[in-house]
Amino acid sequence: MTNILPFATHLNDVNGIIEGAPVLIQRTLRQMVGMYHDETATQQALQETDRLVYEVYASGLPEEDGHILYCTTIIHPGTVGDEYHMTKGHYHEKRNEGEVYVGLQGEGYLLLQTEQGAVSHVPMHKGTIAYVPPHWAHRTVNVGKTPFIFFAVWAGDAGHDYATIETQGFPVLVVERDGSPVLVDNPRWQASGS
Ligand code: S6P
Ligand code: ZN
Repeated sequence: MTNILPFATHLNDVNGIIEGAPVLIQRTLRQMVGMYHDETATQQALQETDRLVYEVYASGLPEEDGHILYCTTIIHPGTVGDEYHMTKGHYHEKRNEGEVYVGLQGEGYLLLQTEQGAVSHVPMHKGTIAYVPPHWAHRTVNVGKTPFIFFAVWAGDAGHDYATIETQGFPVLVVERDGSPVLVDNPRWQASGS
């Protein structure tokens, strides 16, 4: 295991950025083509310009057993068609690794599913401590008008399996109806093996 000396970083509680965090992931709509259910709306939005959907300020710690990883995620407000901005979502490669999310700002939903077909969602706002149990895929969604920001902590060797979600999606979508978030069945969703 890589030897790391004790250190501290600082969370900027205005913008959610971990100052001094060496890793920044920025995901734009172009990088998420095919993940929003309304392909026409996705292509129309991209014809005008690409947009930043979310960014991650990660610890940069080694992805190894024994280390604890952490980051903040900032999902910018907006919709693609009627579907709210969201993360790609993933299972942990090591399915038996869970995670903890702490809401810092804004309004969000945490969507979860298992490979056995269970589905769940947790509304999140400042102060929410949400638990992602082992074996549950997780995606976060900004259902508000301001950035939705949360802090996450998980095991260094958990790994990320994005491919399963890219292929299957989630069984439910979070869409805007009369200005409010509503969960609807995903018409394109198929459970693995079906
Ligand atoms: C990592 C944790 C989060 C997400 C981040 C972006 O296990 O769940 O830090 O990585 O919210 O989401 P995604 O699905 O693009 O990794
Ligand atoms: Zn995760």
